[in-house]
Amino acid sequence: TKTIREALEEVIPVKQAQLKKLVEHLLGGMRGLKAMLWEASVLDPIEGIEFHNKTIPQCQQELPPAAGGKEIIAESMLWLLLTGKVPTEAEVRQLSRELAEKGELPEYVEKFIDSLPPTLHPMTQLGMGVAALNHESKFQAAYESGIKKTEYWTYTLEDSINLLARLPTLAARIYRNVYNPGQPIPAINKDLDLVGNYVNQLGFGENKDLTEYLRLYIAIHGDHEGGNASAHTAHLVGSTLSDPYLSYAAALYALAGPLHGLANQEVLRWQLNMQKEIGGEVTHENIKEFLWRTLKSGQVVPGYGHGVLRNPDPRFMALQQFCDTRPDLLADPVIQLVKKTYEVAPDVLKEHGKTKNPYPNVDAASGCVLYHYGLTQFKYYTVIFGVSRALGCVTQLVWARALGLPIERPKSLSMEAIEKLIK
Ligand code: FCX
Repeated sequence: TKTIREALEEVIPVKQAQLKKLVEHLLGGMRGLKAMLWEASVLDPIEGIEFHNKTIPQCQQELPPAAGGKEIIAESMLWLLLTGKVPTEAEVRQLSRELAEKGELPEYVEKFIDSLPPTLHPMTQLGMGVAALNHESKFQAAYESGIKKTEYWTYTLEDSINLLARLPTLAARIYRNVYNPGQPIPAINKDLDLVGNYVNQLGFGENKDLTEYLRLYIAIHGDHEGGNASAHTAHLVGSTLSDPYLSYAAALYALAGPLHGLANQEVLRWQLNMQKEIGGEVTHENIKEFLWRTLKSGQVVPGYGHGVLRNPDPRFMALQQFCDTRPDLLADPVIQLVKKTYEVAPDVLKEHGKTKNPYPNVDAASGCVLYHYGLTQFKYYTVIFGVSRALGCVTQLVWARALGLPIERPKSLSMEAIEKLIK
């Protein structure tokens, strides 16, 4: 009698051989497959992301910043994503106030998060906290009471606003618990924007440059059309009429993968290793050698490549531009290393010849500025991405319910079925 392991050991080589034969007919990760409606943004392989047809520089020009600030804020971006319109300053201030008023965490969530071991990855904690917030779901309660389909979107919007309001408070509490246990968390300031409050609660409120950086960071990470793993996950789970909390908790666990959002944590670890190995004098030549060592050991170069983009990511460029206007950032060795890596990595990746896009994505740049300003715990970086990506995911959930989009259910095929199709 065979064990289940022995039975599998027999089947796997057969399937592997079958796959090899079929490989050119399989859809590698559904790349390029047009299968989803997503209104808020469209990703062009060359031009990069456009939010309702507006590029990042256009958004920087047109969207109202925080009082006394220059960068785009989360509220302006959310308004644009949801409505397709540029909000007035008064509309943005009103939205900031609404979010601030709804930002407190329920006590049971605070207790739950405080009970988690501080060694549990911050992204795991974030997803758990968001899922627990579904206890509060207005959509779920209304669904149970028997609402009409046409009313779904209003309850989805209410949950979405509550989720967006609480995400930074939750994320800041996780930061406090993991890295500064026992430290008090400042109360939410009702006159401040969402990210202003988030930075305050992280304990960096005095640093106006970091606040502005995170405003820009969170606005431009907000949406990247629908096919990326986190956005697609939120959409898929939401299509079952799971409420926004559960849908977004699922999305966070897609974001937590190293080929997706976790890459920003990986980039900094990798760049710091590079710095350590290279030592004092950083030249293009020794960066190239380090890149080749990474590639030859079978690892990916984190922060490079993309499923859709075929040019440097305009989000990367926007974050680089932020550095270019500040002498303290330009003088930072890690930021200089990121810049220098960008000067050589595309040619190395072209020569390596595997990746379809040898250029940097946003994750190549996002962590080094945080590191410079003292937010040095890079295991936390994807949580910041997670605070941001909710903007696009909840926008889609509201529109999916408003448009009555159906449950997602694509067709899968076995290898035999595919063989029959291509014969
Ligand atoms: N370094 C080394 N090899 C790379 C590479 C990189 N940065 N990017 C792609 N490749 C390899 C792939 O691993 C694949 O190899 P294989 O044929 O042996 O499987 C081959 O090149 C073709 O892949 P490609 O079609 O170009 O890329 P995919 O669409 O499959 O994957 C990601 C896209 C982003 C996952 C890929 O480029 C990657 O792994 N990059 C590094 C991780 C990263 O930065 N992720 C963040 C992406 C993004 F911005 C985000 O979601 O946050």
